[in-house]
Amino acid sequence: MKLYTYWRSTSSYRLRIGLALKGVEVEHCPVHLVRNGGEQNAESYKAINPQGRVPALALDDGAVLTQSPAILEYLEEVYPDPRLLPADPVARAKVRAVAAIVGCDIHPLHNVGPLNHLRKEFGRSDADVGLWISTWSRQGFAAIETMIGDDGFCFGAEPSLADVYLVPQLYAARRFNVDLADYPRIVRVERIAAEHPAFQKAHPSRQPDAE
Ligand SMILES: N[C@@H](CCC(=O)N[C@@H](CS)C(=O)NCC(=O)O)C(=O)O
Repeated sequence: MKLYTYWRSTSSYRLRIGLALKGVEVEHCPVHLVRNGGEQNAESYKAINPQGRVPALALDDGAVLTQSPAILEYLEEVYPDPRLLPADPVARAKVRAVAAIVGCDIHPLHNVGPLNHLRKEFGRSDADVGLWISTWSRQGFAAIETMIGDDGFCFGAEPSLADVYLVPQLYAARRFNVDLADYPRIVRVERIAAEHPAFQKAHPSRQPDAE
């Protein structure tokens, strides 16, 4: 399988964690999101993912999967062990809720396209953009802080889909200087994940295209 990825893309990072947790090896195909106006916008890449975004996962039979939530669900179905979603439907919904806060309510608001739009179309300064990122990140983290447990990963001793989403979002938060002092549970998850081999393997700094 081929993974189209960019080292510091949070949605690529979450997929790399899912793959590593499940022990699935893939060939990494870097797509540089900044160089040459963004390699994701090249026609050659749009032939792979018409949306012009990473990640994308090309299966060995040629099928291409896009959108990290869909790809992670695919991995959970095809490689069920270890499971990233609990068997109990209520517990499962709680894990998915944390993942959705990150994937739907935080990450899209600091993606490359919207930030460029704020700067170029609306003339916003770097300080304005920083405040924008911090506002929506902190709003989401404040909710997650109340939703996760008091020890271990988000929901216990083993990582779940919630951690797969949360840890890359924390990497982005650190990159954008978002203050995390109000979220001790979240910071604990970050600390524990840093010790876990799958999270280490997926870290942006360990990627072949890392700068
Ligand atoms: N909802 C999508 C988001 C994918 C996405 O927006 N990826 C970003 C990098 S994290 C990207 O490729 N951005 C390029 C662009 O907006 O031009 C997913 O989870 O896969």
